Amino acid sequence: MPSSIIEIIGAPIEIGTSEPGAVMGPAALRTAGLVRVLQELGLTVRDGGDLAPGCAPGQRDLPAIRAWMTEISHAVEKALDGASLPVVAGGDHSLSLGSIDGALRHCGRTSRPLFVLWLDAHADFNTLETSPSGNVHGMPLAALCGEPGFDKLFDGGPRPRLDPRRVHLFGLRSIDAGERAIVTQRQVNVVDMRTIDEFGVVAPLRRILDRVAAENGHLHASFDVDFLDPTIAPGVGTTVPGGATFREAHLIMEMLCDSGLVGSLDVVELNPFLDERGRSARVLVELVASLFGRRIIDRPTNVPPLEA
Ligand code: HAR
Ligand code: MN
Ligand code: MN
Ligand code: MN
Repeated sequence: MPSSIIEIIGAPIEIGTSEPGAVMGPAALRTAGLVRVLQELGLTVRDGGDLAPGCAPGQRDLPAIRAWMTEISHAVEKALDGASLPVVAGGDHSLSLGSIDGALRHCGRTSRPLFVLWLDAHADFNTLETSPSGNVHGMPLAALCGEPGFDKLFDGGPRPRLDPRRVHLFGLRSIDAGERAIVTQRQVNVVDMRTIDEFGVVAPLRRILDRVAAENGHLHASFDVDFLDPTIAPGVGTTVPGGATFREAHLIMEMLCDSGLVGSLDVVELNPFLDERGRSARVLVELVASLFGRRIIDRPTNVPPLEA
């Protein structure tokens, strides 16, 4: 990992979704042991608690979104500038507007390209025009990549733009017609579930990691709970059948860990109100542990050819 100091940033928001409950996500992740498992791995963890930009709870208008995104962006940028690795605990996926904005600002100053690994059933590439629901959690990538119509989501002033060709969607299995056209046109990289069915997760992920390493990039991983199959993680408002298995998800985390490339992380869309006795929160914490170095035994994972 680029940093052994992990900074937990709680972002209890549900501004971007029509399903209430994600506001409880950061608390459930802490209850499931987010801080403890990282400490057990020997990492230094700073939990500064939840951000609170001073809008009323449940406030869901444009000024509230702006206030949250500004606050999240600053917190992530500050953590990265201080050589920590920020873990933003959500909260719905609109929070990535803030976290990736912060990572972009940091990367701009350190002259490193930012790559995004978007582990999600959805593309989250809708614009205000193409969105069937109007929910902002289906739009963050479009806004970050500079699609038109999003100026009011941010405070004035120039904003860094995310290069859509450095975005890697992974696990995609639900996409709306309008965002599909944008994803194709902007040359966003896609590893959909069809690809995973055919090749597994290893080969496609290795290609992405090789690319990031070759360009000395900063990798921001954004983990949406609905990337996982709903049978292992039911605690999310927008379940889509046919998601990643427990083993696939763990392997991805272990490969990300081995790569040492992840510089910032979002854990989003956990909805404890819809969860079953904390199951999804616990799975997420296990996955985060694997990402930060928990392994079954200390040895290289590439086994030599088995003897006859
Ligand atoms: N594509 C749909 C929309 O834009 C659903 C988006 C759901 N998004 C999330 N995050 N849950 O991935 O309304
Ligand atoms: Mn850095
Ligand atoms: Mn999402
Ligand atoms: Mn999703």
